[in-house]
Amino acid sequence: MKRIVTIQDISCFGKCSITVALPLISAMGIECAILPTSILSTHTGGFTGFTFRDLSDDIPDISNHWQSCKIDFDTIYTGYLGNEKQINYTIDFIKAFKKENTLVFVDPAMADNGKMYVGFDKDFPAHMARLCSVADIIVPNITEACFLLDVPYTQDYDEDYIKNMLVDLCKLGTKKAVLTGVSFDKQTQGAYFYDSESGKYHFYKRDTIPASFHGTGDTFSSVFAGALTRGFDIERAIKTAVDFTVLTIEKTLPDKESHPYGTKFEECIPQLVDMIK
Ligand code: PXL
Repeated sequence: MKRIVTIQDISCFGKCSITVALPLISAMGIECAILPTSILSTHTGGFTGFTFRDLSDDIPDISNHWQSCKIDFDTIYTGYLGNEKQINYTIDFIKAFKKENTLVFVDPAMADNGKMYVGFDKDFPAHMARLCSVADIIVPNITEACFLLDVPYTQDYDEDYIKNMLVDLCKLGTKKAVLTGVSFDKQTQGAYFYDSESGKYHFYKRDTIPASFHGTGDTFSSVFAGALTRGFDIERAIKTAVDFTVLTIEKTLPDKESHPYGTKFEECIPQLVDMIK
């Protein structure tokens, strides 16, 4: 059985990070270990007054114990990290656990729609960029890519702009990059992939659904990391992750008002099990 460790926060209510990764990766038939970096009462989007318990100092202790038990992982999948310290410890963790065939998958979850998430300062993207430098693959949305590259956010771009952005992201040190939420027309959007070693690009898109839900980036990343860990080729892994994410949005759309804090991804788990057969 393959094994992923995911390093990100627990948002106790609201659907994102570990509460999305754990059920989806498990449903894909992959063992999912967790390294919670902080505990929040809710995610930081759409709620005010949330609590934040910083678990940074547990990261090296957990890492040391796991090393003494000779525990290893096929994939290290990182998501939302709350501060510079968590990023530094996560980089140490990767250095300690990365072996020849380990996949280091970094979702630089920190921003969307042109803005950083609440709680991050202007120095944070540079720290996230250091984490990207030790990744095999990163999966920023366009806002995150702009912050990582320190370029102004724009929604007005063409295919050359996206291709150059992917090349620049790989210059941070990662081998591969996927930009999510790429849209060249009003009707469609998708994920654009680049492999700096082969020079290969791949774009997979679907019809745009005019709604946005919290945690869909984590759904995409969890399924994409799971699909790669199962050994799917890049085309199939991207298609599986995009198609499943679209499915969760379609499922939730009729209940948008009562479900603003995440998607009803749970009801789509049977389809995920079918998609990976
Ligand atoms: O979905 C990314 C995410 C993860 N964790 C926390 C968040 C967010 C996005 O806002 O606030 C705590």
